Amino acid sequence: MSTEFHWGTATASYQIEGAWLKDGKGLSIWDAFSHTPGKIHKGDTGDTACDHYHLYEKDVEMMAELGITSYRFSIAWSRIIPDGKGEINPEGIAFYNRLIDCLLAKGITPFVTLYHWDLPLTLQLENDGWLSEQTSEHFRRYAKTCFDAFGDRVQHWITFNENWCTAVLGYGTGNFAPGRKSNDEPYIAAHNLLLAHGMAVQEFREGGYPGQIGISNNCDWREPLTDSKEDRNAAQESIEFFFAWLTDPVIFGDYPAIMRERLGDRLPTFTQSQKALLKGSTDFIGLNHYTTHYASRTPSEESSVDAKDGNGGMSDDQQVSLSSDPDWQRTSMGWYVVPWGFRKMLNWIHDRYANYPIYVTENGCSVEADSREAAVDDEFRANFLRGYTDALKQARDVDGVPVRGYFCWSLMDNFEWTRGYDMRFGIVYVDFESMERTPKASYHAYREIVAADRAIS
Ligand code: PNW
Repeated sequence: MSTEFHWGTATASYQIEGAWLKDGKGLSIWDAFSHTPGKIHKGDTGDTACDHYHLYEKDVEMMAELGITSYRFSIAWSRIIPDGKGEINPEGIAFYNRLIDCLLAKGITPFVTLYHWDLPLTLQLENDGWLSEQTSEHFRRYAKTCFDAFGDRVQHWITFNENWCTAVLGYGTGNFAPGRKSNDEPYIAAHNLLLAHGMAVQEFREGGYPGQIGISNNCDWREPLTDSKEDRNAAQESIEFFFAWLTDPVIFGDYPAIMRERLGDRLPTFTQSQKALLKGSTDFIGLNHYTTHYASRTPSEESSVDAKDGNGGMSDDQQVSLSSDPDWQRTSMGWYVVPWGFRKMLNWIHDRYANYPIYVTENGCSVEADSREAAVDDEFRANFLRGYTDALKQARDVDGVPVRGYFCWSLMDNFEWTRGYDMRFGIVYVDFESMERTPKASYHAYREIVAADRAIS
């Protein structure tokens, strides 16, 4: 079994590529958002980011030296189709061809995400982005364009990264692009994102492309604060609002019953043919996992603070209060380090969606550092990775959960969305002036983790 295990690192186009106006690329909503005053810490943008667009060969070399088998990256839709719907840009295709060929030459398997939040700006301006099913239709064509261009070499596809973030942070709290604030729009956006997923998978399967296609959703673990029935229900429902909201439809063909019950008409409805399109429309479950909270029915003081981070705008709908244990360590994002929550999360997924292969498509942490010397000495992150990969191995080898891969977020420090460049998630340090890369202690620790597991497989 372990022979098939994928050990990798993950990144996303807007966070690392830079070259925002290069070679015919169109603008995306993150270009517009990051250039809007007040949206990003210190006014940082992804204009240059890690300049991976030009330095990709060096980055692939670092991955080869790390000994990983696989690399997850995303394609910028607006490089492939600059306005999202019209002409195809051959220079955009050429860039990803260079990257994919470079990976394959080093024996690294590409896992390609089609959408990691950088929607072509034209589709936002003309269609209100994911509030319109038109955008889903445009995504179908974009996906097919990618399958045609890269499908001879790419056999692991992820349609969407973290639709929860797009819907809740993009359309609920307004913290992320496109910056809309609403109680109802997150449900509409998520609906159209799910339909777009279904359409892309239909193209993939009917087109007879080789390989697997799936979706990556994020979810934190929710541990009942007490053993009371109320708290156990609160924890369960909270995970359904977080993860099952966006995963049940692609497996069972509809939203969780608790969401329909709680939200009524605020939750859009799938037609019979849409249900048929979505049901079974994933070959695997992608999980991005970062942290754990206690969940309770009874509001607590702390919950109001945590709910902002952990529950986004949907906390009122969930009727769940979140809290933490004072003994838990926190990353510089303020996220709690709780490896046992990861093991429980993997088991929860396995229990609900029996026997679907699971890829952990992101897990990692940010560590504060004010110099390169301090940053590369990241024993905190090395321990984080040891703890979380141990929890994964317990789930895989002891509990029998079919986990097939683990991708550390992230290969290198990069543009951490609204937090700009101050939040460093990389196992490689990036000097954003010189663009020099320096492996951190965690890079070496991760190499050992990967080598040890590959040796016993
Ligand atoms: C994920 N939250 O984002 C993304 O997929 C990455 O692009 C990102 O860099 C990484 O995790 C670290 O943040 C998230 O508020 C952003 O719960 C916000 C949340 C979760 C994940």
